[in-house]
Amino acid sequence: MALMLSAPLHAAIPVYGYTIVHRYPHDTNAFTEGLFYRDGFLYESTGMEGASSVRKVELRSGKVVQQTLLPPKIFGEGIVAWKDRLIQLTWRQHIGLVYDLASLKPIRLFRYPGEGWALTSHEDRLYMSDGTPDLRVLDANTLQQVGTIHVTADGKPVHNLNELEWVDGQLFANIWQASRIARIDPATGHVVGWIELKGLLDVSKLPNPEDDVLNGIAWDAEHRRLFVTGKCWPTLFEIRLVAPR
Ligand code: DDQ
Ligand code: CA
Repeated sequence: MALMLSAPLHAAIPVYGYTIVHRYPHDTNAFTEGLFYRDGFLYESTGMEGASSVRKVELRSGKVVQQTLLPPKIFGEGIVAWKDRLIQLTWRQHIGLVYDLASLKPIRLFRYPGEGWALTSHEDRLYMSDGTPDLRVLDANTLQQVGTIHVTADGKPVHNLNELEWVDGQLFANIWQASRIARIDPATGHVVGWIELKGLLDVSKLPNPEDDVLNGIAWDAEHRRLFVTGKCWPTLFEIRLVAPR
């Protein structure tokens, strides 16, 4: 067979679509910055100075069943559960908070350099985004950085990595102010798929279309349910991914 000199160096990154499985109510005052699912409930972190919180939410009703409010100058960001704790980042305060997961009572603070955007976990590692193409890998016990994942798509760095979720061996990351989620191979940092969620919600109809963007991914590993929402969105969606043909 003749050598195909015109063959592309990289195969195109597959773009996944979605179907909607369920719609659930979502608090339109929740400027969603962190989201995960655990034992039948969603846990959500909300941002904005004076409106930041960490809360436990009933999936079916969207009702807040438990919450802790943050001090007025603190901007809440990513959250993750680790054993019986919940860990939360702040945007530009360089402070993380450790809570008791059951009571949502704060236990202690820790510090980190740079911005804090999102958190997720796998085994004893936490993965943290800060808006740059470099995800930080933290030791979940010490909260110290032990590595970095440089995220690229077709060899180019991917900026504005925001809300994260570990799903079946991949890191899913919302791209801030875009309608896409990147599927990242944690071993290489390569984006191995995109999920295009344009059309899920007409963001232009929200009060602040530039800020009220897609952000929030939660995975119920046991029932294999994928949830997505956005900042101040009226709806949280359970979606199923559709592979490109
Ligand atoms: N982050 O999600 C990208 C980490 C932070 C977004 C902060 C957006 C602030 C908007 C402020 C608007 C004031 C009306
Ligand atoms: Ca998440």
